[in-house]
Amino acid sequence: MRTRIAAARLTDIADRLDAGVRLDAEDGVRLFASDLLTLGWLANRERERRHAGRTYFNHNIRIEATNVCVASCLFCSFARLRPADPESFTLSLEQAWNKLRQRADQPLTEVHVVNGLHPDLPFAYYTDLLAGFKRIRPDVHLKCFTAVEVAFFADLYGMSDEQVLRELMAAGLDSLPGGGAEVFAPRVRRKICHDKCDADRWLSIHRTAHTLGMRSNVTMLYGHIETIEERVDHMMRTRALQDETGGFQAFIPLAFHPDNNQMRKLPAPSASDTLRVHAVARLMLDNIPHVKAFWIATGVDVAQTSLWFGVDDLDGTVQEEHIYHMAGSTTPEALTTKELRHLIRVAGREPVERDTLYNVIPTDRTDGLRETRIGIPS
Ligand code: V47
Repeated sequence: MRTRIAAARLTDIADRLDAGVRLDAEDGVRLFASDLLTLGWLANRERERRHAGRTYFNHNIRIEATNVCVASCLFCSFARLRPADPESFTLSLEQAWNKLRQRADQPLTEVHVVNGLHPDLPFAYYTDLLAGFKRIRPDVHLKCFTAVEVAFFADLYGMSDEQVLRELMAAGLDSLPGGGAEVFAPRVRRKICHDKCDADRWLSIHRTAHTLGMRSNVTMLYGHIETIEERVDHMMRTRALQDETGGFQAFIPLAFHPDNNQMRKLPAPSASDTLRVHAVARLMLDNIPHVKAFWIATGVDVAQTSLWFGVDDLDGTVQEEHIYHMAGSTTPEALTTKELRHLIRVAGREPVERDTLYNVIPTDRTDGLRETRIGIPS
């Protein structure tokens, strides 16, 4: 391998990784331009140092309570600007709670909620939503509302970001998902999502969440108009906040899907670009424990391959995902834990079911109901 690393002109980077010396932004840019298999080998070595062959997944459900959204993100195929739009929806609290009630027989460990920015709902809708989920399933972890939603609530209801987080936590919020980060660079945000919270506020909300004792994730939407330097900048800003707080659990690159949105003329990122982004993330983000391939975004085959390119987590069963399927994802809408375990095993890795905070769920609890097929007809 030394010969291949030398041929790829990565000896200095490999040596620094060996010595535990941090890579800098210039290294990140070089890695993006380097030989894919050598990059993958280096990323895999870092992955195996942390997790050996273990590959994490969870038993989760996605609930999107409304797609009404006042923001005009060019990449979004999910949002509808007006509540009167025939394709818009806003679930009543009972309808949202029923999605959890209907799964009483599933040993779910997480509910992941992502919504549009609805201009007319009262704040109590969100606190009641959380409190109701907790009443129905006190054991289930609530990973809800992106930092963009938190900023929107603060502005709409006249509260500070911290007050919003405290009230949501009091109602049952357990952690924040990583959505809404897109690409932190102001140039990109101005072009693709100019009317939602900026990078500094996104990061500040996660800083506050970590200070209040919550964990969170961080995403990066790639494969549209961003440059390599802007991808690396996104990773560096993430790493800097993680140095301060240690509160991020996973970095999640999200592959841009071009169907039915205002950037539909752009091609989707290639499989090799997807492998590259995940691998560079593993090498640059030395302080973030997990790199996740969201299989709905990467596709199942590429997600399996990514397990040899730095990735140690595949998200979960998901169920009822709309954001990617409305943007052209052709993956199933759900996978069972049995299917997840199988696809990890055939990729040569060891499946480990976890909860949102990466506590391992013992395998003896994974028999029976856990394996029931859900969401898609068999
Ligand atoms: O912020 C929207 C992205 C995100 C498109 O924290 C798109 O565990 C690609 O954040 N093409 C929401 N991406 C989903 C999300 C997420 C997913 C999985 C796990 C976690 C976690 C968080 O979806 C948005 C945006 O970046 N998105 N439209 C699109 N057309």
